[in-house]
Amino acid sequence: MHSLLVDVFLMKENQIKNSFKIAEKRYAELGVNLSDVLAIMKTISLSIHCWQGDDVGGFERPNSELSGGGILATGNYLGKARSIIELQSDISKALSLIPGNHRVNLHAIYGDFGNKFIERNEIDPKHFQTWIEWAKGKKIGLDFNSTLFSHPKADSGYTLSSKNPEIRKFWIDHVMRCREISVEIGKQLNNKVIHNIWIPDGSKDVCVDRFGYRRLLKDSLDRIFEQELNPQYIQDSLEGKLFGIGSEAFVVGSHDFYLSYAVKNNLMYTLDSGHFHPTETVGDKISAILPFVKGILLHISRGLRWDSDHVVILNDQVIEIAEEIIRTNALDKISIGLDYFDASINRIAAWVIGARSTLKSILYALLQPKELLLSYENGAKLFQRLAMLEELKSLPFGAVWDYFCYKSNVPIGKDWIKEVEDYEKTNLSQRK
Ligand code: RNT
Ligand code: ZN
Repeated sequence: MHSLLVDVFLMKENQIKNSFKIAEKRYAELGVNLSDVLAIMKTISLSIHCWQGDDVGGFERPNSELSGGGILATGNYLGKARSIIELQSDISKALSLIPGNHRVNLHAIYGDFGNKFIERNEIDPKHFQTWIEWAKGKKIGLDFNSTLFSHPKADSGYTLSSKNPEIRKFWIDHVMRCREISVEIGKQLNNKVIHNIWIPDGSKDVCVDRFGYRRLLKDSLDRIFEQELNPQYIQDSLEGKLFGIGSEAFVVGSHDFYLSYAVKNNLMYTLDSGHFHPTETVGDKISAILPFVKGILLHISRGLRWDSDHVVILNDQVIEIAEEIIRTNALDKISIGLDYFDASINRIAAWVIGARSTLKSILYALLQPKELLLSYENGAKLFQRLAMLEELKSLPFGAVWDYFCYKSNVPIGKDWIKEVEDYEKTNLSQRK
């Protein structure tokens, strides 16, 4: 390195360290120990969704696109990943800009199908060996999702709850394949895979046989879970939803349906932040659900006016979720996944923004003086509680975040933007 550059680097390093020392004192006044906080931050592993890299297209066929299911990616920014190699390269780039050690969340359509079309009910672990080797090499865990959309057999709007026995059987088989794939991944990585099920089933307009469809969905799930798999390697989770495009009037797999199913069958439940009425918050649901389910999988997302799956930012909803994870002391029962897809901006940046903001929210929550706030609340010192929560907002949180990035060997502050710009120039812009 040129000596001037070295000087600038050392100066910056000193600033980061000095700011951190000041922050340490400010937080110590409140009884918050920053070494403890950073030790916890190091253990936070997000489940990063592969599908931000190619707008939920997958690799079943050349130029696959998201279709059906009422979820939608808009935009046409250059550089969408067109192959596993490209997607892996893009995810690796993103991971190098996010502090900590994170997991990657796959969907069944992202297998290595070797230029052949493999039906969804015929996929098997060998189609995911490429991902397993990649994950081994990077020493990261993987999670998995059945894919029950973007397929002709989902076009009717019903999959696991279809009244057509042949279609329903097809999707039951698909999910059973996906569970076996999950177990194999878990085994080979020696790291439990969370397997998530979301289906688009529902109807655009009034439905007279809600009960009929829900009975079918229940029956399909019963058949799927009849097969007992080693819980050391797989944990299933079910994701409910309020509505989708084309399923405005009725969604078979609603919140109430899956929550009941998960409670009864001791499964995990997936809370997606875009899947509720806009004034409901996922943060509030954590303590209500956690005592009764095997665990919670979060799909952190940002809905703008609807379940629009915008890139996650550090907003009140995300902070509330983080506060509730920390306050319920449930980091071991809650898996923090991301779920959004924006094709209108650089896709690697979209991952990095969402992941860094989610991590910031957790850090922000960890920096709160739990005991002090509790003593205010229990002592009916309510103005003090509110005042303290407001004062926390202007403590040197950013200095702790910078120090965490510095210690994690990832770019500090805005420095990652340049790296994504360079990658776009040398790499993404070559993809025509
Ligand atoms: C759809 C659900 C689901 C999907 C992914 C791609 O509304 O949120 O989780 O986003 O499976
Ligand atoms: Zn989701």
